[in-house]
Amino acid sequence: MKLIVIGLGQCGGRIADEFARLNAKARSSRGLNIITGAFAVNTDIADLHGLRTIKPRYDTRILIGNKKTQGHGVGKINELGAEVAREDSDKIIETIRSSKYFQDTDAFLLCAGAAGGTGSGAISVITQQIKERYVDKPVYNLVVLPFEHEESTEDRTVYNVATCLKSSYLVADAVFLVDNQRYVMKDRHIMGNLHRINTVIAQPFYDMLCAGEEKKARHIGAKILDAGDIIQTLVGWTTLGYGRSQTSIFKNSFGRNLHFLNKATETQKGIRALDSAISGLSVKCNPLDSKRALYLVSAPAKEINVDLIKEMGAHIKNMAPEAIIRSGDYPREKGSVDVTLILSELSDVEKVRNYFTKAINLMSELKKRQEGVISTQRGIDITIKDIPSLL
Ligand SMILES: Nc1nc2c(ncn2[C@@H]2O[C@H](COP(=O)(O)OP(=O)(O)OP(=O)(O)O)[C@@H](O)[C@H]2O)c(=O)[nH]1
Ligand SMILES: [Mg+2]
Repeated sequence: MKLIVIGLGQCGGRIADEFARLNAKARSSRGLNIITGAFAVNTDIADLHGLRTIKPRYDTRILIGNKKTQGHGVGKINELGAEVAREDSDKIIETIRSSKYFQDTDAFLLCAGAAGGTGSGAISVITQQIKERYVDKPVYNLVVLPFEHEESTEDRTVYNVATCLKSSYLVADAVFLVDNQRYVMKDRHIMGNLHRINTVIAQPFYDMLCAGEEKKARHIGAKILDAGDIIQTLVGWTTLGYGRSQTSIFKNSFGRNLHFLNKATETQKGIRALDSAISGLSVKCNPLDSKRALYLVSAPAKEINVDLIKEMGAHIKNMAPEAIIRSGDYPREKGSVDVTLILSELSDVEKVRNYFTKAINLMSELKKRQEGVISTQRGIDITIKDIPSLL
């Protein structure tokens, strides 16, 4: 499957940059093209300069809203982010449409941080515009939820996240949820943390996108996972994860492989990789709430056996009994069993529900303040109004 990835705002731009690196890796180590274009769109010129892999050209790093923001961002006001995206949407879409591999694209993936201004406001607006023009291609959103500490320092955080999530959900074919807080490593500096999180975000897409693009017979599985399976799986709130378990060959004292033992251990390893994919899902959710699931097993060809695929399917069916489950296998040469897992059409995600509740409470408090039910004046403000002014 081939994607056009569009990163909006700083967070989105950095994730799109990560996808550009993923494509470079697919090309150099597998000879495959999985990203037909990676673009960064921002109101902030400095953020665009900070990218590493997306080519430093005006038609891949796209500056918008220059007249309104003078290239300095929208300062977390996501309504302004939405407004400038709407004004400059033709410029964005025309630039992307003229890119070299546009016609080969199966779907669009738009990425943004929900708590900021530019990406949070622009993602749903640009999604809507792309959907109107390209009705036959799915448009997915990847929305990053903020770290917990961001909520306590800024009321805007909750409001931006809630409005971004609702708007994305209304227009996108599916919304991948990624919770930054799930990936915090306390001993890392902030940029190291973000860089690692971005790598973890993009990683599950690697095998999933490559599997259906393979041309070499030795990498074509018994059941190929292609774009159709992925498109059929992705609906509404979605989470994804990736797990790995090293393989090893057991040999007896005469140097012969103990096949029966290998078979058992490979199945166990597959289940272990699956468990690790589940525990590393991009947002906390209850698999019982998912209506669609997909898993892809990548392992050395001789280690992918019927039992492995069957056991994994049974494991997922057990935890997500209502889900339609699709699967695929991807024979690779390296010595590990890797599992990519998607849970989609989630009917509930606690974190999303909490953002909506918190935003409703926040808005009713703001309304009360505006109506004077709650006094907003504190400290000096209370006394200053009775002092005569010389002006
Ligand atoms: N995972 C991840 N999160 C990021 C990254 N950069 C920023 N964020 C998160 O994204 C949110 C802020 O969004 P930004 O992308 O910085 O904001 P913006 O879209 O550029 O909007 P303005 O700067 O207000 O114009 C916060 O919740 C950050 O924690 C990143 O590289 N990776
Ligand atoms: Mg910014």
